[in-house]
Amino acid sequence: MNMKKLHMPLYIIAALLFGLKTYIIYRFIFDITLENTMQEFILIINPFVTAFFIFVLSIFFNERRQLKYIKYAMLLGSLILFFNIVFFRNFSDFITIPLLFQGSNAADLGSSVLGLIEGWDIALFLDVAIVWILARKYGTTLTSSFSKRYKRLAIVLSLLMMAGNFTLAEIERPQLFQRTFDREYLVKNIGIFNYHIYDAILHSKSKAQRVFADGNELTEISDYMKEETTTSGSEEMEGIAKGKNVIFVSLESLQSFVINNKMNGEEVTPFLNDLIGDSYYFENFYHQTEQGKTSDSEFIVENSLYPSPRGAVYFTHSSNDFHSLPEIIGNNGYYSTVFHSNNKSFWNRDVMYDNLGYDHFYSETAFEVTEENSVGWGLKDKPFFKQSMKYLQQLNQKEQPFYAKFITLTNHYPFELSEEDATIDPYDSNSNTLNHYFQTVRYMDEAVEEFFNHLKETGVYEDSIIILMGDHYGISDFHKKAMSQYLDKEYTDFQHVQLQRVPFIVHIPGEEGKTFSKVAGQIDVKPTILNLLGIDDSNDLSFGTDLFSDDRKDYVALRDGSFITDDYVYTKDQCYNKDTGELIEGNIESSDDEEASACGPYMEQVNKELNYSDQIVFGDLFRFYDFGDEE
Ligand code: GP9
Ligand code: MN
Repeated sequence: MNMKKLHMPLYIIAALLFGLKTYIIYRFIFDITLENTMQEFILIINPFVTAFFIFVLSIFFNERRQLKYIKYAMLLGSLILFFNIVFFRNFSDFITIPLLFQGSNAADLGSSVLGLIEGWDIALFLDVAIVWILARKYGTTLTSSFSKRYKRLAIVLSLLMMAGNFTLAEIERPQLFQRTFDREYLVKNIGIFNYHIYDAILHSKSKAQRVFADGNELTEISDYMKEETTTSGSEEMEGIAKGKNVIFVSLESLQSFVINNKMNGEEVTPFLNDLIGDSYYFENFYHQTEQGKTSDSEFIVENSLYPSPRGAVYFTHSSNDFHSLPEIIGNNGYYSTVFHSNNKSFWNRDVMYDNLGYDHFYSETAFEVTEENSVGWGLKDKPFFKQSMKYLQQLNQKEQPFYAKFITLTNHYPFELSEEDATIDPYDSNSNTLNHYFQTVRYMDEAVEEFFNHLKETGVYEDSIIILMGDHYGISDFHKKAMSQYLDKEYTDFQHVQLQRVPFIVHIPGEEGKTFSKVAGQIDVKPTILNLLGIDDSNDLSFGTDLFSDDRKDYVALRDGSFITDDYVYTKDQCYNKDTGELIEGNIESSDDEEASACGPYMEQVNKELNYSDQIVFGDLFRFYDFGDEE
């Protein structure tokens, strides 16, 4: 019976054909962008590694079943690819499980699905046809009852190849899984099938936490929030920007240490320094982001909730009920938009923005992006602002009052800049990152200056308030040595916390400026904006307080549990004197030790607060709460 065995078993033929097809689809249909040879290499090996894994499983079945398994695995795999292609044609994005369950998206696709299928799509099933025909013609001569040793070797080989692929992916994109970057990155690095598995795991994890919540938790939490956060806000500032447009500029990786500071004897941010002179400036304002980086900073500002300790809320809980800033101001007549020249699915923004209630997102496709006007991550900040103006003017004519968030990009690691854009020399230290950081910061400073000029020329300026905020750190503690050289200070844990300060500037045309030293954080931005716009937020649930109010929380919690009060900095189980930076020796938790225990009570409160926030996000608790302003 086993006389005429073919040299190559069907599962290998299937794996080769399917791997090749997947590769062609990645390259030419998904048009995955490849930035370096490592990415190219990963993209070539991944389809074959995955296909081998899928089809090698067949050897565990008997000969007849092997044929069946291979045939149907081939068909199912091809259908998954095909559905993603159809989806991609409409949304230039990959299918996610929550998306499949999102009524509106599915309906959108449903109506146009026929229009998205092309005649030659049939070619996508060529390999399926070949395998089915071979199976029919040659039957079990293409299979074999493999020995135990063979099976063991084959599966170990397959797992090793998979591990190799994942290791390369992790090297290419550190923390790929924790940070749940862009879906394109995931597909690029681990392939579409592993991506779907990963997506399913994320999905079921967040579902489970949600399932166990029943809303009772919320009573205690909302009591806490109402008591701890001032709901009245500063009376002096209340409604000062009522009816005005709000232009919010998220400044990529901008830390406060460059503000009003020099490098090689030159001001790093001359424009921002001037601007601060006639703006409200918070010099002790901290970012509170974690792995979700920019998206975390957006999340905090929009919701006045803490980001997730792992991963990005923008990915993991993008279908939660929120009571977001765009939604609240939307109920008060504001039209809200985001301007950011990157792939719209980066950080899952397209999905999350929709859920948060933004009216429009001007993503990469709204801009003219060419090789000349791009660097590093994409469109340079200067052309970004310039090209945004036509849209902003349209908003100014048709949608007043509006809220427009601009997210800059050039000052992003690895801080690349074209030679002609560098107007200051690099710094000289052992860190190339820090050396170039100053140059891209200066470029961003100039871009913002140009933006202000555009705003003034077009008359948008007068009717608007402009808020600028650094999204998160740019220089990690990996560059300790260079940083301490620049700051001329020892880089301690205390310094590290102090370096988490980012600029926060509120510019109200016609108003004089003032610099505030009280501790503040991104969590406070939402109540601050609402108070400036004169929008009553007494029904809101937030962890922040209006920054202009005197009666406010006297500490800022960072996402890792560190915190800063007016007098102390707590981090890594140590309490420091904020003015001197000196470590306070003694037992923090013992009440006998007065000085040392200064951080103790805050420690408890910060943990409680972060924990409450996680309960809200993981349990999707706001779905049980009536904010009283639903439309
Ligand atoms: C990407 C940009 C940068 O769109 O917001 O993201 P980051 O790496 O800073 O989170
Ligand atoms: Mn960022």
